[in-house]
Amino acid sequence: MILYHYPMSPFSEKCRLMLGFAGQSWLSLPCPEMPPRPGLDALAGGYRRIPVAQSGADIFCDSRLISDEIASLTGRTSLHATGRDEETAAYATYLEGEVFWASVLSIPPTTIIRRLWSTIGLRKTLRFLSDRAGIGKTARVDAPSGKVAAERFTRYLDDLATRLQSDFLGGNSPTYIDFCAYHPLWFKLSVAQQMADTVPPAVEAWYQRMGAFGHGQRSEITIDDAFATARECEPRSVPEAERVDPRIGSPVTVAPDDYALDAVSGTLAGLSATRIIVARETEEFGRLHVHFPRSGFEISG
Ligand SMILES: N[C@@H](CCC(=O)N[C@@H](CS)C(=O)NCC(=O)O)C(=O)O
Repeated sequence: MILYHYPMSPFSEKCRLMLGFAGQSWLSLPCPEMPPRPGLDALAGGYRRIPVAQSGADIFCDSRLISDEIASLTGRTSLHATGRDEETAAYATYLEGEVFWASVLSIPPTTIIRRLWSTIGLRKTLRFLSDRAGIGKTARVDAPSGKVAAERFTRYLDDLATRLQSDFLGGNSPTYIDFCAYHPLWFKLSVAQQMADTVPPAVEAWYQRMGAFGHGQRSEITIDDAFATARECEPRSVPEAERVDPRIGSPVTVAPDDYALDAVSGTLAGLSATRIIVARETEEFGRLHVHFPRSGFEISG
């Protein structure tokens, strides 16, 4: 598996840590913190969020589908994002929506700017801020004030402490939901570069246990090699059960329904309760299949 990611990305950290926990070796393709990302665009067709994973001519958008890939690759079924019971799915949505934004927006802007500046330099920091302001303009998310975000973040920590009755949320071994709960705190603490005193001891101990999984066996790959893999492979065959929708074979565009709304165009190659597959015919690579989760994405066309 090739992971397109960048160090500061919380949803990438979710995947990197999962790969570490699963003991899966992986190929790393670092991306810039903001577009242009011409290599990735050529494969994913304009999906602009990070992380993305590639396996041959199949491209997986969104950390939920990447988690499913890791679960299937490693046989660690507890890492599957899709097919969860309603309560767990709702908790995951809360963690990766409300809590993710509470993490980002509760950090004082000056702290974020200082951290960015020291990591990517002034010029890129200015471009980054303008890029994210652009995302903000079209976003359809509830963006609380810093004060409300901080209150929400404290509620998440306190709730997490009560949920942690064992080493991990589901018992003695981590499951998908631990990784969803981890990355908003990871982002907050990596930007602040210290353990906040508001983190309850049970959460701090769990956070240390999670972080100890590390990132597994990672090696770097160049975009040329990633392109070669895409060229040499055919997309995986789509199960028959996912080829029954009357729109199969029709032109469609697929886009996130919350923020960073850039759409991907192609023909609908597969549709299930949890997944959308768009086929893209490209001169450079032949046919590619771009996979999206069903939830949180809109199909039009
Ligand atoms: N639901 C998506 C969310 C991904 C997301 O929001 N990623 C952030 C970075 S962590 C992003 O793409 N920001 C804009 C960018 O990097 O261009 C997922 O699970 O992958």
